Amino acid sequence: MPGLDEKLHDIYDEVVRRNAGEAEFHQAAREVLTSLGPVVAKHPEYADAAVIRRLCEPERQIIFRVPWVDDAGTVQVNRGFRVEFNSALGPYKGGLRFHPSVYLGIIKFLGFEQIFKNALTGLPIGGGKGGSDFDPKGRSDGEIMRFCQSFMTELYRHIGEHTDVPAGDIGVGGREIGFLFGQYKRITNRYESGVLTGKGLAWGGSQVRTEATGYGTVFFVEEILKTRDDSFDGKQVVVSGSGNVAIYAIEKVQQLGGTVIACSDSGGYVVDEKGVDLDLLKDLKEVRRGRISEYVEARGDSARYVEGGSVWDVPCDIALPCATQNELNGTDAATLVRNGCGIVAEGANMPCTPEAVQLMAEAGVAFAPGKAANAGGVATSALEMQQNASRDSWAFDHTEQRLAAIMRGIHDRCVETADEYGSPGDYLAGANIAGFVQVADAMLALGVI
Ligand code: NDP
Ligand code: 2IT
Repeated sequence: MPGLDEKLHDIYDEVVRRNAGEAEFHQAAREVLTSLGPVVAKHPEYADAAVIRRLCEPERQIIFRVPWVDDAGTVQVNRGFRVEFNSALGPYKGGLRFHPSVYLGIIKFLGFEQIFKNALTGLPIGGGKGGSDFDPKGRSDGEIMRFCQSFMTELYRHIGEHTDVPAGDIGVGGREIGFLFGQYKRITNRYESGVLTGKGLAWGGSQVRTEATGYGTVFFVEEILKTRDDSFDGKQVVVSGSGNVAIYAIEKVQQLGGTVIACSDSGGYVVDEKGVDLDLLKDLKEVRRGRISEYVEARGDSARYVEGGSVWDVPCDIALPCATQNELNGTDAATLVRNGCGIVAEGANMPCTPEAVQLMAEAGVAFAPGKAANAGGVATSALEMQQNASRDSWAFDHTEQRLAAIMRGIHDRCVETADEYGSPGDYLAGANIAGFVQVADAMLALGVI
Protein backbone atom coordinates (compact mmCIF):
# COMPACT_ATOMS: atom_id res chain seq x y z
CA MET A 1 0.00 0.00 0.00
CA PRO A 2 1.35 3.44 -0.85
CA GLY A 3 1.92 5.88 2.02
CA LEU A 4 -0.31 8.81 2.92
CA ASP A 5 0.28 12.27 1.51
CA GLU A 6 0.77 15.12 3.98
CA LYS A 7 -2.82 16.38 4.30
CA LEU A 8 -4.19 12.88 4.68
CA HIS A 9 -1.47 12.09 7.17
CA ASP A 10 -2.62 14.99 9.35
CA ILE A 11 -6.16 13.65 9.24
CA TYR A 12 -4.94 10.18 10.19
CA ASP A 13 -2.92 11.61 13.11
CA GLU A 14 -6.04 13.40 14.30
CA VAL A 15 -8.04 10.15 14.12
CA VAL A 16 -5.40 8.39 16.23
CA ARG A 17 -5.24 11.22 18.76
CA ARG A 18 -9.00 11.57 19.17
CA ASN A 19 -9.69 7.84 19.33
CA ALA A 20 -6.87 6.67 21.55
CA GLY A 21 -6.40 2.93 21.87
CA GLU A 22 -8.92 2.07 19.14
CA ALA A 23 -6.49 0.13 16.93
CA GLU A 24 -9.10 -1.42 14.61
CA PHE A 25 -10.67 1.96 13.89
CA HIS A 26 -7.24 3.46 13.13
CA GLN A 27 -6.58 0.56 10.76
CA ALA A 28 -9.90 0.94 8.91
CA ALA A 29 -9.48 4.72 8.62
CA ARG A 30 -5.91 4.41 7.37
CA GLU A 31 -6.90 1.84 4.76
CA VAL A 32 -9.47 4.23 3.27
CA LEU A 33 -7.24 7.33 3.54
CA THR A 34 -4.46 5.48 1.73
CA SER A 35 -6.66 5.32 -1.38
CA LEU A 36 -7.73 8.97 -1.32
CA GLY A 37 -4.52 10.76 -2.48
CA PRO A 38 -5.60 10.98 -6.16
CA VAL A 39 -9.13 11.99 -5.12
CA VAL A 40 -8.15 15.00 -3.04
CA ALA A 41 -5.69 16.03 -5.75
CA LYS A 42 -8.51 16.08 -8.29
CA HIS A 43 -11.20 17.52 -5.96
CA PRO A 44 -9.90 20.28 -3.66
CA GLU A 45 -13.53 21.05 -2.72
CA TYR A 46 -13.57 18.00 -0.44
CA ALA A 47 -10.68 19.38 1.62
CA ASP A 48 -12.18 22.88 1.69
CA ALA A 49 -15.38 21.54 3.27
CA ALA A 50 -13.42 19.24 5.63
CA VAL A 51 -15.40 16.33 4.23
CA ILE A 52 -12.84 13.68 5.20
CA ARG A 53 -12.40 15.05 8.72
CA ARG A 54 -16.15 15.12 9.20
CA LEU A 55 -16.44 11.58 7.82
CA CYS A 56 -13.96 10.31 10.41
CA GLU A 57 -16.07 11.65 13.28
CA PRO A 58 -19.27 9.67 13.99
CA GLU A 59 -22.46 11.74 13.98
CA ARG A 60 -23.49 10.12 17.26
CA GLN A 61 -22.10 7.46 19.64
CA ILE A 62 -24.32 5.75 22.16
CA ILE A 63 -22.96 3.61 25.00
CA PHE A 64 -25.27 2.04 27.55
CA ARG A 65 -25.56 -0.47 30.39
CA VAL A 66 -27.24 -3.80 29.68
CA PRO A 67 -28.20 -5.52 32.95
CA TRP A 68 -29.84 -8.97 32.82
CA VAL A 69 -30.38 -12.03 35.01
CA ASP A 70 -28.80 -15.39 34.03
CA ASP A 71 -30.34 -18.83 34.56
CA ALA A 72 -28.62 -19.16 37.95
CA GLY A 73 -30.32 -15.95 39.13
CA THR A 74 -27.10 -13.93 39.02
CA VAL A 75 -27.23 -10.35 37.76
CA GLN A 76 -24.93 -9.82 34.77
CA VAL A 77 -23.84 -6.45 33.42
CA ASN A 78 -22.75 -5.90 29.82
CA ARG A 79 -22.06 -2.82 27.75
CA GLY A 80 -24.12 -1.89 24.69
CA PHE A 81 -23.05 0.29 21.76
CA ARG A 82 -24.56 1.96 18.74
CA VAL A 83 -22.35 4.19 16.64
CA GLU A 84 -24.42 6.23 14.18
CA PHE A 85 -21.63 7.14 11.84
CA ASN A 86 -23.00 8.84 8.77
CA SER A 87 -26.51 9.53 7.46
CA ALA A 88 -25.72 11.49 4.30
CA LEU A 89 -27.22 8.80 2.06
CA GLY A 90 -30.03 7.45 4.24
CA PRO A 91 -30.90 6.17 7.70
CA TYR A 92 -27.98 4.63 9.59
CA LYS A 93 -27.76 0.97 8.59
CA GLY A 94 -25.56 -1.79 9.91
CA GLY A 95 -25.48 -4.86 12.08
CA LEU A 96 -25.21 -5.63 15.77
CA ARG A 97 -22.33 -7.79 17.00
CA PHE A 98 -22.46 -9.79 20.24
CA HIS A 99 -18.95 -11.01 21.06
CA PRO A 100 -16.74 -10.67 24.15
CA SER A 101 -14.10 -8.77 22.14
CA VAL A 102 -16.51 -5.91 21.37
CA TYR A 103 -15.49 -2.43 22.55
CA LEU A 104 -15.93 1.03 21.08
CA GLY A 105 -12.98 0.68 18.67
CA ILE A 106 -14.46 -2.45 17.03
CA ILE A 107 -17.88 -0.87 16.61
CA LYS A 108 -16.31 2.30 15.20
CA PHE A 109 -14.22 0.40 12.65
CA LEU A 110 -17.29 -1.55 11.57
CA GLY A 111 -19.45 1.58 11.39
CA PHE A 112 -16.80 3.40 9.36
CA GLU A 113 -16.51 0.53 6.86
CA GLN A 114 -20.27 0.39 6.64
CA ILE A 115 -20.50 3.99 5.32
CA PHE A 116 -18.56 3.17 2.15
CA LYS A 117 -19.98 -0.34 1.76
CA ASN A 118 -23.52 0.95 1.92
CA ALA A 119 -22.71 3.69 -0.60
CA LEU A 120 -21.33 1.05 -2.99
CA THR A 121 -24.65 -0.83 -2.98
CA GLY A 122 -26.20 2.21 -4.67
CA LEU A 123 -29.12 1.98 -2.23
CA PRO A 124 -30.21 4.82 0.10
CA ILE A 125 -28.58 3.74 3.37
CA GLY A 126 -26.19 5.51 5.72
CA GLY A 127 -23.62 3.78 7.92
CA GLY A 128 -23.82 2.59 11.53
CA LYS A 129 -22.96 -0.38 13.72
CA GLY A 130 -23.69 -1.60 17.21
CA GLY A 131 -23.34 -4.48 19.57
CA SER A 132 -22.24 -5.65 22.97
CA ASP A 133 -19.42 -7.42 24.78
CA PHE A 134 -22.03 -10.07 25.69
CA ASP A 135 -20.77 -13.62 24.97
CA PRO A 136 -23.61 -15.79 23.64
CA LYS A 137 -21.52 -19.01 23.74
CA GLY A 138 -23.06 -21.58 26.08
CA ARG A 139 -26.05 -19.37 26.97
CA SER A 140 -29.57 -20.83 26.98
CA ASP A 141 -32.35 -19.50 24.76
CA GLY A 142 -33.89 -17.90 27.87
CA GLU A 143 -30.66 -16.06 28.68
CA ILE A 144 -30.31 -14.89 25.08
CA MET A 145 -33.90 -13.61 25.15
CA ARG A 146 -33.48 -11.73 28.42
CA PHE A 147 -30.24 -10.18 27.21
CA CYS A 148 -31.84 -9.08 23.92
CA GLN A 149 -34.84 -7.63 25.75
CA SER A 150 -32.63 -5.62 28.07
CA PHE A 151 -30.45 -4.44 25.15
CA MET A 152 -33.52 -3.27 23.22
CA THR A 153 -35.03 -1.59 26.29
CA GLU A 154 -32.34 1.08 25.84
CA LEU A 155 -31.69 0.85 22.10
CA TYR A 156 -35.33 1.34 21.03
CA ARG A 157 -35.25 5.10 21.72
CA HIS A 158 -32.39 5.60 19.24
CA ILE A 159 -33.65 3.56 16.25
CA GLY A 160 -36.56 3.60 13.81
CA GLU A 161 -37.31 2.76 10.18
CA HIS A 162 -36.34 6.29 9.07
CA THR A 163 -33.60 6.81 11.66
CA ASP A 164 -31.41 3.78 12.25
CA VAL A 165 -32.01 0.19 11.15
CA PRO A 166 -29.90 -2.51 12.83
CA ALA A 167 -29.45 -6.11 11.64
CA GLY A 168 -27.25 -9.11 12.52
CA ASP A 169 -23.49 -9.61 12.61
CA ILE A 170 -21.28 -11.99 14.64
CA GLY A 171 -23.39 -13.62 17.36
CA VAL A 172 -26.63 -12.07 16.11
CA GLY A 173 -28.82 -14.09 13.73
CA GLY A 174 -32.50 -14.80 13.22
CA ARG A 175 -33.12 -15.88 16.82
CA GLU A 176 -31.70 -12.67 18.28
CA ILE A 177 -33.41 -10.41 15.70
CA GLY A 178 -36.71 -12.06 16.73
CA PHE A 179 -36.20 -11.30 20.42
CA LEU A 180 -35.06 -7.75 19.63
CA PHE A 181 -38.00 -7.07 17.31
CA GLY A 182 -40.46 -8.50 19.84
CA GLN A 183 -39.23 -6.13 22.55
CA TYR A 184 -39.20 -3.13 20.18
CA LYS A 185 -42.80 -3.89 19.15
CA ARG A 186 -43.88 -4.25 22.76
CA ILE A 187 -42.26 -1.03 24.02
CA THR A 188 -43.36 1.16 21.10
CA ASN A 189 -46.73 -0.49 20.41
CA ARG A 190 -45.90 -0.29 16.69
CA TYR A 191 -45.56 -3.09 14.14
CA GLU A 192 -42.72 -1.19 12.50
CA SER A 193 -41.24 -3.92 10.31
CA GLY A 194 -38.60 -1.67 8.76
CA VAL A 195 -36.82 -0.98 12.07
CA LEU A 196 -34.72 -4.16 11.90
CA THR A 197 -33.63 -6.42 9.04
CA GLY A 198 -32.82 -10.11 9.02
CA LYS A 199 -36.31 -10.90 10.30
CA GLY A 200 -37.96 -14.30 9.87
CA LEU A 201 -39.89 -14.90 6.64
CA ALA A 202 -43.19 -15.19 8.51
CA TRP A 203 -42.92 -11.74 10.10
CA GLY A 204 -41.51 -9.31 7.58
CA GLY A 205 -38.19 -10.86 6.61
CA SER A 206 -36.87 -11.07 3.06
CA GLN A 207 -36.07 -14.12 1.02
CA VAL A 208 -32.29 -14.47 0.48
CA ARG A 209 -31.29 -12.22 3.42
CA THR A 210 -29.94 -15.23 5.33
CA GLU A 211 -27.90 -16.32 2.33
CA ALA A 212 -27.08 -12.86 1.00
CA THR A 213 -23.64 -12.06 2.40
CA GLY A 214 -22.06 -15.40 1.51
CA TYR A 215 -23.82 -15.63 -1.86
CA GLY A 216 -22.89 -12.03 -2.64
CA THR A 217 -19.21 -12.63 -1.89
CA VAL A 218 -19.18 -15.58 -4.25
CA PHE A 219 -21.03 -13.60 -6.95
CA PHE A 220 -18.31 -10.96 -6.63
CA VAL A 221 -15.60 -13.60 -7.12
CA GLU A 222 -17.52 -14.97 -10.10
CA GLU A 223 -17.26 -11.50 -11.67
CA ILE A 224 -13.49 -11.45 -11.07
CA LEU A 225 -13.22 -14.90 -12.65
CA LYS A 226 -15.26 -13.73 -15.66
CA THR A 227 -12.73 -10.96 -16.33
CA ARG A 228 -10.24 -13.81 -16.84
CA ASP A 229 -12.61 -15.97 -18.90
CA ASP A 230 -12.64 -18.37 -15.99
CA SER A 231 -15.27 -19.83 -13.63
CA PHE A 232 -15.61 -21.66 -10.30
CA ASP A 233 -15.73 -24.95 -12.12
CA GLY A 234 -13.08 -27.25 -10.63
CA LYS A 235 -11.68 -24.62 -8.26
CA GLN A 236 -10.47 -25.56 -4.76
CA VAL A 237 -11.71 -23.05 -2.21
CA VAL A 238 -10.88 -22.47 1.45
CA VAL A 239 -13.40 -20.60 3.62
CA SER A 240 -12.68 -19.47 7.16
CA GLY A 241 -15.40 -19.43 9.81
CA SER A 242 -18.52 -21.60 9.80
CA GLY A 243 -21.15 -19.03 10.72
CA ASN A 244 -23.75 -17.29 8.59
CA VAL A 245 -21.42 -15.80 5.99
CA ALA A 246 -19.19 -18.87 5.68
CA ILE A 247 -22.06 -21.37 5.33
CA TYR A 248 -23.76 -19.54 2.47
CA ALA A 249 -20.46 -18.77 0.75
CA ILE A 250 -19.81 -22.52 0.79
CA GLU A 251 -23.31 -23.21 -0.57
CA LYS A 252 -22.91 -20.87 -3.54
CA VAL A 253 -19.37 -22.08 -4.36
CA GLN A 254 -20.73 -25.62 -4.49
CA GLN A 255 -23.67 -24.56 -6.68
CA LEU A 256 -21.22 -22.94 -9.11
CA GLY A 257 -19.06 -26.05 -9.39
CA GLY A 258 -16.23 -25.30 -6.95
CA THR A 259 -15.09 -27.51 -4.07
CA VAL A 260 -14.72 -26.11 -0.56
CA ILE A 261 -12.09 -28.23 1.12
CA ALA A 262 -11.72 -26.45 4.47
CA CYS A 263 -13.55 -24.25 6.96
CA SER A 264 -13.04 -23.31 10.60
CA ASP A 265 -14.25 -21.80 13.84
CA SER A 266 -12.34 -20.10 16.64
CA GLY A 267 -11.19 -23.51 17.93
CA GLY A 268 -9.55 -24.86 14.77
CA TYR A 269 -10.22 -25.98 11.22
CA VAL A 270 -11.37 -29.03 9.29
CA VAL A 271 -10.01 -30.25 5.99
CA ASP A 272 -12.35 -32.40 3.94
CA GLU A 273 -10.77 -33.43 0.65
CA LYS A 274 -14.12 -34.72 -0.68
CA GLY A 275 -15.65 -31.30 -0.17
CA VAL A 276 -17.44 -29.93 2.88
CA ASP A 277 -20.72 -31.74 3.64
CA LEU A 278 -22.99 -28.72 3.87
CA ASP A 279 -26.04 -30.49 5.34
CA LEU A 280 -23.85 -31.75 8.15
CA LEU A 281 -22.26 -28.31 8.67
CA LYS A 282 -25.65 -26.55 8.74
CA ASP A 283 -27.05 -29.03 11.24
CA LEU A 284 -23.94 -28.70 13.41
CA LYS A 285 -23.77 -24.90 13.37
CA GLU A 286 -27.31 -23.63 12.71
CA VAL A 287 -29.30 -26.23 14.67
CA ARG A 288 -27.01 -27.76 17.30
CA ARG A 289 -24.75 -24.70 17.70
CA GLY A 290 -21.80 -27.09 18.13
CA ARG A 291 -18.04 -26.85 17.52
CA ILE A 292 -16.35 -27.53 14.17
CA SER A 293 -14.32 -30.32 15.81
CA GLU A 294 -17.55 -32.36 15.97
CA TYR A 295 -17.77 -32.30 12.15
CA VAL A 296 -15.03 -34.90 11.87
CA GLU A 297 -16.70 -37.34 14.27
CA ALA A 298 -19.83 -37.30 12.12
CA ARG A 299 -18.06 -37.24 8.75
CA GLY A 300 -15.56 -40.02 9.28
CA ASP A 301 -12.48 -40.76 7.19
CA SER A 302 -12.47 -38.06 4.53
CA ALA A 303 -12.06 -35.24 7.06
CA ARG A 304 -9.46 -34.23 9.61
CA TYR A 305 -9.52 -31.63 12.35
CA VAL A 306 -6.59 -29.35 13.17
CA GLU A 307 -6.87 -27.66 16.53
CA GLY A 308 -5.64 -24.05 16.53
CA GLY A 309 -3.37 -23.46 13.55
CA SER A 310 -4.26 -21.50 10.44
CA VAL A 311 -6.82 -22.62 7.86
CA TRP A 312 -4.75 -20.64 5.32
CA ASP A 313 -2.14 -23.40 5.43
CA VAL A 314 -4.52 -25.48 3.29
CA PRO A 315 -3.56 -25.04 -0.40
CA CYS A 316 -6.33 -23.52 -2.55
CA ASP A 317 -7.08 -21.51 -5.70
CA ILE A 318 -9.45 -19.10 -3.95
CA ALA A 319 -9.52 -18.00 -0.29
CA LEU A 320 -12.62 -16.52 1.35
CA PRO A 321 -11.99 -15.19 4.86
CA CYS A 322 -15.48 -15.16 6.42
CA ALA A 323 -14.83 -15.13 10.20
CA THR A 324 -13.50 -11.94 11.76
CA GLN A 325 -11.08 -8.99 11.58
CA ASN A 326 -7.33 -9.56 11.18
CA GLU A 327 -7.68 -13.33 10.82
CA LEU A 328 -5.40 -13.47 7.76
CA ASN A 329 -1.96 -11.98 8.44
CA GLY A 330 1.23 -11.48 6.44
CA THR A 331 2.47 -15.00 7.12
CA ASP A 332 -0.85 -16.45 5.98
CA ALA A 333 -0.79 -14.33 2.83
CA ALA A 334 2.74 -15.53 2.05
CA THR A 335 1.57 -19.13 2.44
CA LEU A 336 -1.43 -18.54 0.15
CA VAL A 337 0.80 -16.96 -2.51
CA ARG A 338 3.31 -19.80 -2.25
CA ASN A 339 0.50 -22.32 -2.71
CA GLY A 340 -0.74 -20.57 -5.86
CA CYS A 341 -3.89 -18.90 -4.53
CA GLY A 342 -4.98 -16.29 -7.10
CA ILE A 343 -8.04 -14.63 -5.53
CA VAL A 344 -8.82 -13.53 -1.97
CA ALA A 345 -12.27 -12.05 -1.28
CA GLU A 346 -13.29 -10.76 2.13
CA GLY A 347 -16.65 -12.15 3.29
CA ALA A 348 -15.80 -10.83 6.76
CA ASN A 349 -15.07 -7.20 7.65
CA MET A 350 -11.34 -6.38 7.48
CA PRO A 351 -10.14 -10.00 7.87
CA CYS A 352 -6.85 -9.28 6.09
CA THR A 353 -4.17 -7.31 7.93
CA PRO A 354 -2.45 -4.41 6.11
CA GLU A 355 0.68 -6.59 5.74
CA ALA A 356 -1.39 -9.33 4.09
CA VAL A 357 -3.04 -6.83 1.72
CA GLN A 358 0.31 -5.40 0.69
CA LEU A 359 1.86 -8.80 0.15
CA MET A 360 -1.03 -9.95 -2.00
CA ALA A 361 -0.87 -6.78 -4.09
CA GLU A 362 2.84 -7.31 -4.70
CA ALA A 363 2.23 -10.93 -5.69
CA GLY A 364 -0.58 -10.03 -8.12
CA VAL A 365 -3.32 -11.78 -6.15
CA ALA A 366 -6.77 -10.31 -6.94
CA PHE A 367 -7.97 -8.89 -3.64
CA ALA A 368 -11.65 -8.00 -3.12
CA PRO A 369 -12.05 -5.88 0.03
CA GLY A 370 -14.96 -6.53 2.38
CA LYS A 371 -16.71 -3.25 1.74
CA ALA A 372 -17.26 -4.44 -1.83
CA ALA A 373 -17.26 -8.24 -1.57
CA ASN A 374 -19.53 -8.62 1.48
CA ALA A 375 -21.94 -5.79 0.61
CA GLY A 376 -24.59 -8.29 -0.52
CA GLY A 377 -25.81 -8.72 3.06
CA VAL A 378 -26.58 -5.10 3.71
CA ALA A 379 -27.85 -4.66 0.14
CA THR A 380 -30.42 -7.38 0.73
CA SER A 381 -31.26 -5.72 4.04
CA ALA A 382 -32.10 -2.61 2.03
CA LEU A 383 -34.28 -4.80 -0.21
CA GLU A 384 -35.98 -6.05 2.96
CA MET A 385 -36.64 -2.40 3.93
CA GLN A 386 -38.14 -1.80 0.46
CA GLN A 387 -40.46 -4.79 0.87
CA ASN A 388 -41.46 -3.65 4.37
CA ALA A 389 -42.19 -0.11 3.15
CA SER A 390 -44.46 -1.38 0.39
CA ARG A 391 -45.94 -4.17 2.57
CA ASP A 392 -44.84 -6.67 -0.05
CA SER A 393 -42.69 -9.77 -0.21
CA TRP A 394 -40.76 -10.93 -3.22
CA ALA A 395 -39.99 -14.44 -4.47
CA PHE A 396 -36.60 -16.06 -3.80
CA ASP A 397 -35.47 -16.07 -7.45
CA HIS A 398 -36.40 -12.45 -8.01
CA THR A 399 -34.56 -11.36 -4.86
CA GLU A 400 -31.49 -13.43 -5.70
CA GLN A 401 -31.39 -11.88 -9.17
CA ARG A 402 -31.52 -8.42 -7.59
CA LEU A 403 -28.62 -9.41 -5.32
CA ALA A 404 -26.57 -10.78 -8.23
CA ALA A 405 -27.17 -7.59 -10.23
CA ILE A 406 -26.11 -5.43 -7.28
CA MET A 407 -22.88 -7.42 -6.85
CA ARG A 408 -22.15 -7.12 -10.58
CA GLY A 409 -22.75 -3.39 -10.30
CA ILE A 410 -20.34 -3.06 -7.36
CA HIS A 411 -17.70 -5.09 -9.17
CA ASP A 412 -17.94 -2.99 -12.31
CA ARG A 413 -17.91 0.26 -10.36
CA CYS A 414 -14.73 -0.80 -8.54
CA VAL A 415 -13.05 -1.65 -11.84
CA GLU A 416 -14.13 1.58 -13.56
CA THR A 417 -13.18 3.77 -10.60
CA ALA A 418 -9.78 2.11 -10.22
CA ASP A 419 -9.15 2.77 -13.94
CA GLU A 420 -10.30 6.38 -13.67
CA TYR A 421 -7.99 7.14 -10.75
CA GLY A 422 -4.93 5.42 -12.19
CA SER A 423 -4.91 2.08 -10.35
CA PRO A 424 -6.20 -0.42 -12.91
CA GLY A 425 -7.09 -3.80 -11.43
CA ASP A 426 -6.93 -2.52 -7.84
CA TYR A 427 -10.28 -3.42 -6.27
CA LEU A 428 -9.29 -1.88 -2.94
CA ALA A 429 -8.63 1.54 -4.46
CA GLY A 430 -11.74 1.24 -6.63
CA ALA A 431 -14.01 0.38 -3.69
CA ASN A 432 -12.59 3.02 -1.35
CA ILE A 433 -12.72 5.79 -3.94
CA ALA A 434 -16.15 4.95 -5.40
CA GLY A 435 -17.72 4.66 -1.93
CA PHE A 436 -16.01 7.82 -0.71
CA VAL A 437 -16.93 10.00 -3.70
CA GLN A 438 -20.61 9.11 -3.42
CA VAL A 439 -20.81 9.97 0.28
CA ALA A 440 -18.57 13.03 -0.08
CA ASP A 441 -20.74 14.50 -2.85
CA ALA A 442 -23.86 14.03 -0.72
CA MET A 443 -22.12 15.67 2.25
CA LEU A 444 -21.10 18.64 0.12
CA ALA A 445 -24.67 19.08 -1.09
CA LEU A 446 -26.09 18.95 2.43
CA GLY A 447 -23.90 21.75 3.78
CA VAL A 448 -21.76 21.78 6.91
CA ILE A 449 -23.79 19.53 9.20
P1 NDP B 1 -21.40 -15.68 12.89
O1 NDP B 1 -21.49 -15.36 14.33
O2 NDP B 1 -22.53 -16.36 12.22
O3 NDP B 1 -20.10 -16.57 12.61
C1 NDP B 1 -18.83 -16.09 12.93
C2 NDP B 1 -17.81 -17.17 12.59
O4 NDP B 1 -16.52 -16.62 12.71
C3 NDP B 1 -17.87 -18.34 13.53
O5 NDP B 1 -17.45 -19.51 12.86
C4 NDP B 1 -16.88 -17.94 14.60
O6 NDP B 1 -16.32 -19.02 15.34
C5 NDP B 1 -15.82 -17.24 13.79
N1 NDP B 1 -15.17 -16.23 14.64
C6 NDP B 1 -15.78 -15.16 15.20
N2 NDP B 1 -14.91 -14.45 15.94
C7 NDP B 1 -13.75 -15.11 15.85
C8 NDP B 1 -12.48 -14.87 16.38
N3 NDP B 1 -12.22 -13.82 17.20
N4 NDP B 1 -11.49 -15.74 16.06
C9 NDP B 1 -11.74 -16.80 15.25
N5 NDP B 1 -12.94 -17.07 14.70
C10 NDP B 1 -13.92 -16.24 15.01
O7 NDP B 1 -21.08 -14.30 12.17
P2 NDP B 1 -21.23 -13.91 10.63
O8 NDP B 1 -21.00 -15.08 9.76
O9 NDP B 1 -22.49 -13.15 10.48
O10 NDP B 1 -20.05 -12.85 10.44
C11 NDP B 1 -18.76 -13.22 10.01
C12 NDP B 1 -18.03 -12.01 9.47
O11 NDP B 1 -18.76 -11.47 8.36
C13 NDP B 1 -17.85 -10.84 10.43
O12 NDP B 1 -16.64 -10.19 10.14
C14 NDP B 1 -19.01 -9.93 10.08
O13 NDP B 1 -18.75 -8.58 10.47
C15 NDP B 1 -19.03 -10.09 8.58
N6 NDP B 1 -20.26 -9.74 7.88
C16 NDP B 1 -21.45 -10.28 8.24
C17 NDP B 1 -22.60 -9.97 7.56
C18 NDP B 1 -23.90 -10.61 7.85
O14 NDP B 1 -24.86 -10.35 7.12
N7 NDP B 1 -24.02 -11.47 8.86
C19 NDP B 1 -22.57 -8.97 6.46
C20 NDP B 1 -21.25 -8.51 6.11
C21 NDP B 1 -20.16 -8.88 6.83
P3 NDP B 1 -16.81 -19.29 16.85
O15 NDP B 1 -18.22 -19.77 16.72
O16 NDP B 1 -15.88 -20.31 17.36
O17 NDP B 1 -16.71 -17.98 17.56
O1 2IT C 1 -21.32 -5.92 8.08
C1 2IT C 1 -22.44 -5.90 7.54
O2 2IT C 1 -22.62 -5.39 6.43
C2 2IT C 1 -23.55 -6.55 8.23
N1 2IT C 1 -23.34 -7.12 9.29
C3 2IT C 1 -24.94 -6.48 7.67
C4 2IT C 1 -25.59 -5.17 7.97
C5 2IT C 1 -27.04 -5.06 7.63
O3 2IT C 1 -27.61 -4.03 7.99
O4 2IT C 1 -27.61 -5.96 7.00
